[in-house]
Amino acid sequence: MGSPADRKQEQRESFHADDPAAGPLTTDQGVEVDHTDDSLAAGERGPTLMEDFHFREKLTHFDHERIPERVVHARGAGAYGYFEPYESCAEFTRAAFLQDPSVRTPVFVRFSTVQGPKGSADTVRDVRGFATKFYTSEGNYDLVGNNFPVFFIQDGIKFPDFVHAVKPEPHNDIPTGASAHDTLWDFVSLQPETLHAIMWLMSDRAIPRSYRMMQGFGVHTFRFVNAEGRGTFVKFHWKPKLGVHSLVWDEAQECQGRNPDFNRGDLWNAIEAGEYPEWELGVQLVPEEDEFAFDFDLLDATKIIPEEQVPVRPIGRMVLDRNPENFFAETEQVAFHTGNVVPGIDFTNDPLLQARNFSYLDTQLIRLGGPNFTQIPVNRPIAPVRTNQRDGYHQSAIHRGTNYFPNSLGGGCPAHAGADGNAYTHYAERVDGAKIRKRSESFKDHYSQAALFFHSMADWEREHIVAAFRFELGKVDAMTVRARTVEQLAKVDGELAAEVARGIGVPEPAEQGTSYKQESPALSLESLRGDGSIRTRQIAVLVTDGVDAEQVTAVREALAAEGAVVEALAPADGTVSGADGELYTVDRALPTVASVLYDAVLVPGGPTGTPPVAEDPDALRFVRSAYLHGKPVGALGSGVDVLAALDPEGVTLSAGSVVADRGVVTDRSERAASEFVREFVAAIAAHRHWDRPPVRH
Ligand code: HDD
Repeated sequence: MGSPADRKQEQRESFHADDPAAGPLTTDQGVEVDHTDDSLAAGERGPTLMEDFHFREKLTHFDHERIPERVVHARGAGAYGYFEPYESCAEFTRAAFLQDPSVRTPVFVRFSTVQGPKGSADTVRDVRGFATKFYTSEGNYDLVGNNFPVFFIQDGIKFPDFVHAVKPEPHNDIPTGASAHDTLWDFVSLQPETLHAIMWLMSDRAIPRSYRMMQGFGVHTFRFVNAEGRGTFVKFHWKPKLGVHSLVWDEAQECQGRNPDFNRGDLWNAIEAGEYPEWELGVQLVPEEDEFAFDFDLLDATKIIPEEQVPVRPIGRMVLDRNPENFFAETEQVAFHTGNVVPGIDFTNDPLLQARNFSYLDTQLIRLGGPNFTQIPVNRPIAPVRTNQRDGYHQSAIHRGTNYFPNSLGGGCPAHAGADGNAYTHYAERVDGAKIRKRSESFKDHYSQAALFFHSMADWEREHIVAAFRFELGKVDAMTVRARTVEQLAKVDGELAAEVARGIGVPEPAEQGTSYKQESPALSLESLRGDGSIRTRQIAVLVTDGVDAEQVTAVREALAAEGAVVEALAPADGTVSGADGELYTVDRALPTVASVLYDAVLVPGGPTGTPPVAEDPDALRFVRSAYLHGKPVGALGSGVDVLAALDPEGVTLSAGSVVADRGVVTDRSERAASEFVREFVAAIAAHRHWDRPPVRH
């Protein structure tokens, strides 16, 4: 038996279906089949016969191939990997997987969008799910989080209302994968507890560049419990090593058509290429005695603990290094549940969390067709399972012996866990109160942290938020809903409300916003740039006949050495002939791609006065679009003329040696110098250049 991380893999392998290459086609019963192209019929042109068991079995199975998609988070992509702690967390929790840095715990992570169905596009404006199943030695622990640290509602009893409002409208099932419609904003305008999460939804966090480049949050305040039984409040944070990066809204929309699988493919390709995504797990710890030390309630899932107040302490890292082998078997059938906890991790009385602890198990029963879904390979713990649960649909185990407790006939087995202290013990929190249906007074401030978020943004982030509100509310037909939402925004920030109002044809409200003026710089994407590397960034190099291939090769190699993925795009696939007459291989034909699928573009030159790509409309559109989306644009030699033709208002272009101005890096000198590469790499590492005129949101 290998390490725990291998153990999950060994377990998966034991479930592999027989190798199809090992023998001929058979029926489900193992009977060999020599002909699967024609059904059994009475005569050459006659009717199909009932007797054709192979036909019936094949069709019947096909007719039953689908299961209900998830009511939310239907669209997702997943991967396996491992988690390892940096050091023992024994001071705060007895959870076994957080004790020993030499022990890797296998994980399965599923990322998702929330609103759209299983077949919707990836780059919609939405929350992203970030659910992690840790297959620990003490049983499965699920951290079912999102890429926002706050949720839209405070009590799970509102979840059906919120989801009904955000989902496609009931009469026409529109819109798909979008929140820009009347029912969501009607709900938002009437339910101000949504406002903080709505600020996140209108920010660039809602259009991540990649699942590999987004944060994850456990959202709720959970509880760590150590071996002495001492509890500590804890909030979980996942921080991506590559930094947090987002798309531009205009780009995200185009991407939905150009490549609806943009995020899913990105995750898959990175893992296949051995570029394993990595996150650091951090915790914010609050001693129990400080429960009331904040100006919000720790049990309120619409609030963050600002990192400046309680720093995030890194405790471990997670690496995803293996793609699933079968999407349905693994990514579709994985069943997360907030109630899956291990000793040392416990709940709080957060009413959203309490509701979730009911809902997830309930939903798996319908979605996966009965109580035995824990036997599905992706859901199986690596810890031993000994229960008295029996029978039910899809039971695949042959249980032996007794199935009740206490028993004597089965030797009393399985016995209660005992003195060795590995059993889960619920934290002995004292609870005392009358039965009431009432929101706690401490949950009543819905505006301060929405304002905190808005005020913590960089100028460009605020501009994007305003543009997003204008876009979303601009698609709402009911003017009363638009106006009521703006009135709510006015309680967050008067200027925000006024700017939104000016774009959507409703009166500017008189109210001037909350008096809460604090900021949390940690919330801005400016502070989340990551390690500054350009690893896995997709760089397009536009080539055509006459290109200076030697120059392209030199830059390409230099960028690849930094870990970037460089592709040569040309009007047609195949090869182009370089200026020196040599053939240069093309990676993709321009008509099959678009600038929204790349992080940066390079326009090389040719030896003559005319830049080679200047004649190609697809290439010009490519460069213009990259420029307008604030992406790094590089040009060499006569390629600089292509940029000049774009008329980049106020941006300085090279007249000789290298010039780098707001992400536009140009060099008219004959050879690609290392200085050009250095500047271009720095421009790519900065991701986007918002100070460039004009950037389209
Ligand atoms: Fe949920 C799925 C995250 C509140 C009920 N939720 C689901 C998934 C994620 C989250 C990531 C997809 C898991 C997967 O990939 O299979 N949900 C959250 C977060 C919440 C949250 C971070 C707030 C902090 N959810 C929430 C509430 C309820 C639910 C309040 C109900 C009371 N969520 C569900 C569900 C889903 C689900 C209906 C749909 C499919 C599933 O569970 O397996 O039970």
